[in-house]
Amino acid sequence: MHIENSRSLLVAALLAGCATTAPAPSGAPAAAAAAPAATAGDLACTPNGGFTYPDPAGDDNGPGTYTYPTDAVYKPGSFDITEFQVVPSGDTVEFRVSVNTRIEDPWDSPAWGGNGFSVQMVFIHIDTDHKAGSGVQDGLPGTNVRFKPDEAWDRAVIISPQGAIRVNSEIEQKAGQWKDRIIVPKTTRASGRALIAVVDAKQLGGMPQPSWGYQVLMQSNEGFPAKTDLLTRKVNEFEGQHRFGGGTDYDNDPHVIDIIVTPGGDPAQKQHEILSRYNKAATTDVKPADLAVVPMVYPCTK
Ligand SMILES: [Ca+2]
Ligand SMILES: [Ca+2]
Ligand SMILES: [Ca+2]
Repeated sequence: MHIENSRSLLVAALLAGCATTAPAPSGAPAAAAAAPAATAGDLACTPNGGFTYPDPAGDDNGPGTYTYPTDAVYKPGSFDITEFQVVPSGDTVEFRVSVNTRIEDPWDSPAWGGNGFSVQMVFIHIDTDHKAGSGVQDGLPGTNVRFKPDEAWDRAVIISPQGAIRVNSEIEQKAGQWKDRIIVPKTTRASGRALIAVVDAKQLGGMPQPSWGYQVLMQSNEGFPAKTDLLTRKVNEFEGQHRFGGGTDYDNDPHVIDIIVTPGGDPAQKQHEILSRYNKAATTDVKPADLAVVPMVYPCTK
């Protein structure tokens, strides 16, 4: 682990050193940058299975205790989901995850075949049948969360700044048993405050249905992940230059910074409660039952 940490720091430093200090391009759509955080009243479903789902600003702290890594590239708001959109169009589906700051590319992703951003990564887990025993209950490797039996995910979309070759190689090594369920988008990009992924509907098993459920797990792209982690950055007890803090030094705490929750009540408080429910006594040999259970959100079911 120390070796990996050192490598990670070294490479981050090298990448940071390569990045230019030129100002950010000014062509970003002003509307996107100026969009206010969504509120519960904004939930809107379209007949084709599309929707916009809000998440509050300021809950980018997992169970309420997580803190960002100390390096300046992890700008405040970088991991704070404010809105999740599914936009079906023709035979493709666009997934948009907005965060609470303009998305930048401090590690110069074109230099490593990347997608125009650096620090964020999102795993969208989708339940297409809402049937007990159908799908996968484990979150993608490195997230340390799981799902209820009747909310098990059937497809997952990875929004990573890493190029498709790297992401596919990681899937093969770390989640090979689910590779037919995991989708690397045909296009992944950032625009203003939004991370955007375009997926062929047939990879999802068809166009989105109003009955489908979603969970959006906000993570951070780690170019040198631990051997069981699918490009995810760890959360430790104390934050470090490239480590989140406020959790534990084991793999029992949820390694997710922000999630969406079901409608009703205080969404930040709900998230904090959900992500606090893990077995803190399980430090080695962590079992699935020790992990926090995250909800699927079914935005368009009545
Ligand atoms: Ca949020
Ligand atoms: Ca399912
Ligand atoms: Ca949230």
